[in-house]
Amino acid sequence: MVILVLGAALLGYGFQSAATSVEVGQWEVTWYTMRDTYGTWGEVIETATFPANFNYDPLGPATRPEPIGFKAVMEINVLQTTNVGFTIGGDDGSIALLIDGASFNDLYCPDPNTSESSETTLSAGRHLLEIQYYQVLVEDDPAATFSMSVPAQESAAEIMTGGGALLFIGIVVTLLGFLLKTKPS
Ligand SMILES: [Ca+2]
Repeated sequence: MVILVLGAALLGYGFQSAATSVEVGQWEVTWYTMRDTYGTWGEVIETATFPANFNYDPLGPATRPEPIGFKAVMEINVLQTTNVGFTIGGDDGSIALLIDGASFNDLYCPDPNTSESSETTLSAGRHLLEIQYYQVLVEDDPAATFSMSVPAQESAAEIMTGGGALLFIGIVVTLLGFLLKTKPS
């Protein structure tokens, strides 16, 4: 019975923690030609969308002779103030992440492909993420990656799994208890 209660309690805690999540949309992307390899923005090529987490190697319009770049924006909704981890990376380029208009992480990644992760606390409510990438080296493999994670959400999922297992053990033990009790002596 103790195991059953413990299992249920853990399961409940897991569900409660899962509310600490972040709603994401998709990136609204604008591709540019670059006037040079120092970040001077040129003409708009086209617009596109990226999924919330993306990893493109090589980048789509990389077959063009001139260097390319893109600017992307995505709004996220933080349901409850929480820590969020952001990873940016790339190759042949420079990639920057801005949060609510302020520079958060800036990675110069000429060669080889590299990435960098950092974590920050985001308050509940809507936040605007922006990514700017441009080529600093014109080779055949410009690449860009972005991913975000909510550590509290991940540990909640682990607790939920553990809670579920305990709940199952609790049910089995309780049933065994009932069976033994009703067994004629
Ligand atoms: Ca390269």
